[in-house]
Amino acid sequence: MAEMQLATNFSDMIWMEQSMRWFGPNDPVSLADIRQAGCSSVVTALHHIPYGAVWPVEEIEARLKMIEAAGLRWTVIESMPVHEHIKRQTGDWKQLIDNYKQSLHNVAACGLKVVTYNFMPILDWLRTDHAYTLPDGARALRFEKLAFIAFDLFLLKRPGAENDYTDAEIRAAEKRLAGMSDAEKQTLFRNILLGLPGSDEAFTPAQVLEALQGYAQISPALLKKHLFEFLQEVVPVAEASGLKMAIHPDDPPYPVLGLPRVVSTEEDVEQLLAAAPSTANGLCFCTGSFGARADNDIRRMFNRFGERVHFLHLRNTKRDEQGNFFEAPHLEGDTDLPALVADILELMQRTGQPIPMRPDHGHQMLDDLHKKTYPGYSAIGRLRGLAELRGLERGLAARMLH
Ligand code: CS2
Ligand code: MN
Repeated sequence: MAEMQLATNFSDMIWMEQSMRWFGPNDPVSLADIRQAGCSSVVTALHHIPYGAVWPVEEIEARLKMIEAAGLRWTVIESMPVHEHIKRQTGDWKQLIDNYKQSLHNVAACGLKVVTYNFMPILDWLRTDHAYTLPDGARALRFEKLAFIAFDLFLLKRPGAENDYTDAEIRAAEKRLAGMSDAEKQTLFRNILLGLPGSDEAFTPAQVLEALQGYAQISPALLKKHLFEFLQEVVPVAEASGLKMAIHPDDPPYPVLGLPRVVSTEEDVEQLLAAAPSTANGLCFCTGSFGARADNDIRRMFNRFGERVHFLHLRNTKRDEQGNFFEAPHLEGDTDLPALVADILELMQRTGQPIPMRPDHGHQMLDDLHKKTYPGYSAIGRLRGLAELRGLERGLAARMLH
């Protein structure tokens, strides 16, 4: 704590580095918009490079130039995707790991610092509702358990799905389905299978069933083993080139569609950090993902693993008894973000290291209600979240200083 007393005014404080995600030149939210939101940097990726291919230096440099020309910096990659073959250890997975290492070399050579990735099989985040209307008229992302079960059993018709639910759940899901119009069924289908943030492509049912089949023999323990082997390969490369790896947790943080999950709990994190014990092996601490589970104590997790947190996704969720959750305003919901930001601020004063942060998703609100943007990534709702978090951090710092 001695170092903490060194800061006697705002300019000596170490702050979270404020950032927003940018999906590249096709993103309806521009670099100028992000700068006006008060960000000093963007978080982005080369979304046009196919999964598994090496990220060429020229492409990274061109993207860097574009960002710097807008007065912003780029140090955090989100995401450098891990190919399904690596997760399953099938096909040319060894070559794909070599490609990943080459991409790490290349991004490090261009001066990038943090690489976000995830180890979720097939789908990235998953919600049933992309336009859940809040009492104030803004729209949020939501996961509704019964709608999800109805999708799994009766729309996707996943073989064996009935074994994952209780009789009461199955009956309730039948009722839920009976109350849906055809249009609602279609929307539900599209929402769940959207697949990847920043992409407009959804999977077809046949593709999904086939992809799920690829995980039929992969238990959570085996997927963990594959993750740890991947880490043991790439972390030394990251470490040698001055990069930090930041794994994003599972979202939602429990099994879905019978798929194995490996980064959902405190215990998962403990094991994964121990599997490659280097600071280069760290976390993208997503409070919205971890926070969707009532048994995750977010502050405890941060206070335990904080020195391995290389990137922060700050957002909130509100759960209910039925297993549903929606994305609440950033400072409301089940996670005590004010208390967590105080912990973050303290840790940063202690280590002297700013941690990059982004507000993760935001509500669709105001003018954005009439625009088409990536679900969760409209500008104004994220600006609201960011501004609240920034004010919170400043207010907490003032309390620390005086
Ligand atoms: C993001 C994730 O939109 C989101 O919810 O937090 O998609 C995240 O970018 C990836 O899982 C990281 O690989
Ligand atoms: Mn996140």
